[in-house]
Amino acid sequence: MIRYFTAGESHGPALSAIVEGLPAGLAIAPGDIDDELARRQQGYGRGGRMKIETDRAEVLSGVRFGKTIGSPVTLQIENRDWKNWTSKMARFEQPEESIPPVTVPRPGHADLGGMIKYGFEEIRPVIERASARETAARVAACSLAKVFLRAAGIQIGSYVSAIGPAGGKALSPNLSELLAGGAANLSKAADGSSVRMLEPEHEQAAVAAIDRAKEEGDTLGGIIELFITGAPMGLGSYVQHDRRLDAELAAALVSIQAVKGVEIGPAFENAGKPGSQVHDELFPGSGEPCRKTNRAGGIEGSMSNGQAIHLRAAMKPIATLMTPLHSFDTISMDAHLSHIERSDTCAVPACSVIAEAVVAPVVANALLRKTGGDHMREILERLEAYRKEIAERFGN
Ligand code: EPS
Repeated sequence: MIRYFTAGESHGPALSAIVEGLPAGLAIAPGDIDDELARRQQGYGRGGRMKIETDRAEVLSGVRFGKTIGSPVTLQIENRDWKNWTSKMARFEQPEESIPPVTVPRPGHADLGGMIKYGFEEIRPVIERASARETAARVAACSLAKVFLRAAGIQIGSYVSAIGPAGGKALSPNLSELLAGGAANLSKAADGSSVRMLEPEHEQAAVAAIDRAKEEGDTLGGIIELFITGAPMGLGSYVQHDRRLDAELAAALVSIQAVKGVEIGPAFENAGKPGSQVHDELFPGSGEPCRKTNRAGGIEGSMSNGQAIHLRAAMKPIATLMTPLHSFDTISMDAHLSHIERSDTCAVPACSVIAEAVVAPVVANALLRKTGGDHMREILERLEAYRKEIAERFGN
């Protein structure tokens, strides 16, 4: 099973990740990680920080001659901004008293709960680790699982369907065409937009909404559509809560900073309809059972059903506002406008790339539970045998 941990503060020297459980023999190129890091840095609406950073991962262990060797992979990403923060983020070099404390928590952020929970007198240590800068390490770690899935014929892609008032919940009319060649095509199309939207009129409206929000010192959230194609029927399980694919995917998405809602297919729309208008009817087909609709979002009984898996994630607007909200000073207890910290106006496009990343280990682990195996050859042989068994069963 693939597990990973990340470490690092937003303005510390570096972010790092340890990825454990990757099978041996997986071919990895530096671009597999760095291209995903570069995609995560894109998106209209980011603040000044992205002009400072050029994220690249150094691989410190677990890869030899371009292939995994089954041992933990250690990744490290330098924070270029560190040089501007050596005082505020000193490890040993100067006393805490030399830096003015940050004592006004931002509503909607981890600030208040974090300082109470960990017993801090100020919020700086909370800001640093709660920051979505951490997702750079996650994207690097999860990119390895994405490579593993690609080798197994499983692709992940995403786009942004709404940013603030722009766009909406309706799926893009070009979606089936884009997904026909695999979900990576969808991502490629979304990569061409400054906000990862597929319709030019949505992109224009989103850019205008971001400009407006920035002028007003406000922030915007949005909706991400995520698709996984090529997963065979039967990944995940109904037999135990912790093997339910939908539950694991939802948990992975909600673990992204500021993601507050997840839908499997059009779940909320389905909730208002009778079953006869929701369930995807089955028709005997040549090769595999055929459905004319995908209102289940590719998951039935918490298992993949062979159709494209569709997940939708809602990101709330970022909690750091340049026009601050009401708060209070945790030392004097006086009312005070909330702390202003450099931040982004909108990070929904980045969140879309992060969403692709975090679901990869979930799907990879569901696949590894099905096939077992410690090296790529045996895993791919077993997967091929399983795919063949399904095809033969349905007369192909
Ligand atoms: C973030 C605040 C901003 C963002 C950061 C997330 O950082 P800074 O305070 O340095 O301007 O840029 O995102 C990243 C650094 C990143 O790599 O995505 C926050 O508070 O979550």
